[in-house]
Amino acid sequence: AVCSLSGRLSQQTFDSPSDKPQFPGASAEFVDQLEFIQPNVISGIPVYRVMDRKGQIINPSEDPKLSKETVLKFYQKMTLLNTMDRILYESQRQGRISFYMTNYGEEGTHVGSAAALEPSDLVFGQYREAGVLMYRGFPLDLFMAQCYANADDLGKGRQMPVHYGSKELNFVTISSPLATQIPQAAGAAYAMKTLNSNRAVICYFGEGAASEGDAHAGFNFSATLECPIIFFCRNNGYAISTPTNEQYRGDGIAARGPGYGMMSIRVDGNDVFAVYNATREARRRAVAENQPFLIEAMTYRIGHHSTSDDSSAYRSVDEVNYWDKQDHPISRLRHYMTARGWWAEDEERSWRKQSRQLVMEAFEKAERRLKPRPEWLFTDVYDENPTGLQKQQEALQRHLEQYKEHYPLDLYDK
Ligand SMILES: Cc1ncc(C[n+]2csc(CCOP(=O)(O)OP(=O)(O)O)c2C)c(N)n1
Ligand SMILES: *[C@@H]1O[C@H](CO)[C@@H](O)[C@H](O)[C@H]1NC(C)=O
Ligand SMILES: *[C@@H]1O[C@H](CO)[C@@H](O)[C@H](O)[C@H]1NC(C)=O
Ligand SMILES: [Mg+2]
Repeated sequence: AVCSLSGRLSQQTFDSPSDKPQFPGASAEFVDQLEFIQPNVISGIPVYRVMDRKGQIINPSEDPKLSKETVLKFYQKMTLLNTMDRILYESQRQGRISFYMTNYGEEGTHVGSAAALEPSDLVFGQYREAGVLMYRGFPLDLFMAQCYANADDLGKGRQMPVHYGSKELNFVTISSPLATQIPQAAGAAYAMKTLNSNRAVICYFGEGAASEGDAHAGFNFSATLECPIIFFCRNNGYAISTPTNEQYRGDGIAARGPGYGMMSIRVDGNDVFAVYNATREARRRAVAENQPFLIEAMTYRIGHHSTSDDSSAYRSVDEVNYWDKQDHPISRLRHYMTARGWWAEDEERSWRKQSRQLVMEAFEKAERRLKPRPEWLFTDVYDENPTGLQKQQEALQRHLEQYKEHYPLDLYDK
């Protein structure tokens, strides 16, 4: 299912007078018929899947046959992410936090790919991959602390909500400017290769971010420098309000792989096993062969782009309902579990209750916690602050002392 194009051009030999093209830029044959290459020579790169929409395994040899314990873990992480999204989305609507982005509909791409990696593999995310971090063990308390920008936040409250990061879990902190993570990830993968570390890098991005020039630089450097990296594109149909049919004319993102000399595959992102299998194989080969892989996971963004967006302005309720009700990664996995007798109404009910409780406890704790010390605004960039920053810090201090009554300083850590 992996479509390949030999990216490595062999150096030609000049000893025999052959009638083959000798140009150094491509390995090819001469032809004497004028023919333009059709962009659709293969009519649509196929979508690899393991399960059908009802959770039935299509080809038993592709069944990853994961243990009951592992499958239940997948399901619990996917649904816990859902519950956390609901509570944090509501928190923003109620004015408790400033911003939020949900992951609805993309849970299968997160959990399937995260489970296929080694914990030491380095993750670069975009912003809609909270499930990857959750699968790695990031606790609810820290998700909440980040969104609430409280004193427990690892980033000390200096980032917008959903900009998580964890050094311990090898998850590089999210940054908002689109696609900046792509060349950074390529560089990190190059470092891993030179260190012979047996580690891979995975770099997540949306199909919209793939339009940035940085995507081009990252893909080409990874291919030419032969880096152990997995480019994981979540093609969820939209870049905010721009649908994919206005974003590009080629066959999605996977079709660009061969142009860079990269192994590429398109998978059903709502099939957690297909995502798992593809990522696992890509990870194994990326490290064994030092080469980049491109995975395009087809999925659908069920929620609004963010809390600053109202998607009813540019798409129909029927369209959203189709994905929510008929082709959802969580219900597909649940069908699979139910068919094996691993899960039934009782388990569902008690897990829903328990997961909601876990999220609510973390949420209440985060809300009660103090805000980070204002001085932390000025730390962690310079070893010793330059005089300009020192002056700003002193000015802030004077201002806060002079106008204390206007600031809720008792809510801040001392
Ligand atoms: C360089 C840059 N340009 C524009 C934006 C504004 N912006 C934020 S998210 C987004 C859409 C990205 O879409 P996609 O990559 O498909 O990810 P998705 O939101 O669908 O998960 C845009 C245009 C930005 N953050 N950075
Ligand atoms: C999917 O996983 C199963 C079990 O591990 C394996 O037999 C199969 O070859 C995998 N498919 C791919 C494409 O890796
Ligand atoms: C690809 O990367 C190589 C370095 O590895 C660089 O020399 C070349 O200019 C790049 N080409 C493109 C098309 O970006
Ligand atoms: Mg998108």
